[in-house]
Amino acid sequence: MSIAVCPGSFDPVTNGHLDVFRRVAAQFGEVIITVMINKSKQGMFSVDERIALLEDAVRDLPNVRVDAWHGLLVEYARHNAVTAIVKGLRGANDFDYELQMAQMNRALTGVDTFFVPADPQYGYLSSSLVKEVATFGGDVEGMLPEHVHAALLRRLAERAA
Ligand code: COD
Repeated sequence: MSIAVCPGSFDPVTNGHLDVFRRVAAQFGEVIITVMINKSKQGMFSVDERIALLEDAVRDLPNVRVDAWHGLLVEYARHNAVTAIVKGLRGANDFDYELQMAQMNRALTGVDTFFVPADPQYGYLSSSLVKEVATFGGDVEGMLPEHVHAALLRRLAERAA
């Protein structure tokens, strides 16, 4: 069976990520969304919170599950019989960064990376920009799944208290 992994920080998941997951789920037998843990980077949401938000977001996709991993993505791929890495591409900056990682990952394991072009309506979305806009009071509703938007507003309110 073809098994794809969609790795990322997902801090938090946006509608851009979700659009990629739906399109990948239509092409692969099984899809694993893997939260890559970076201990040197303090997120807005804990890894467990990100996983819970992701699980809620993909509840209607039966061939998609959520996981987490600390370390190299290629080791995760090896341990989980992953046949493809899938990444979303928003533009040239993503491409430059992702191409190098794709080539490194293929050199390390032979696992290829496939790219999904961002839907133009989500091409400007990133988790970090959404957090920055929301932190300064901007309206990010419609850029995130509803439950993620609610969680972000709650987190900002907790921080302000
Ligand atoms: N539309 C489409 N795709 C999008 C959008 C959008 N609006 N927003 C983000 N994406 C894509 C990104 O391009 C990326 O492919 C993916 O979604 C995840 O995005 P983020 O921002 O949540 O995650 P990143 O970019 O911080 O994740 C980087 C990784 C954690 C995947 C990477 O650093 C990694 O693989 N680290 C593991 C350690 C490792 O193996 N290092 C060696 C690499 S060669």
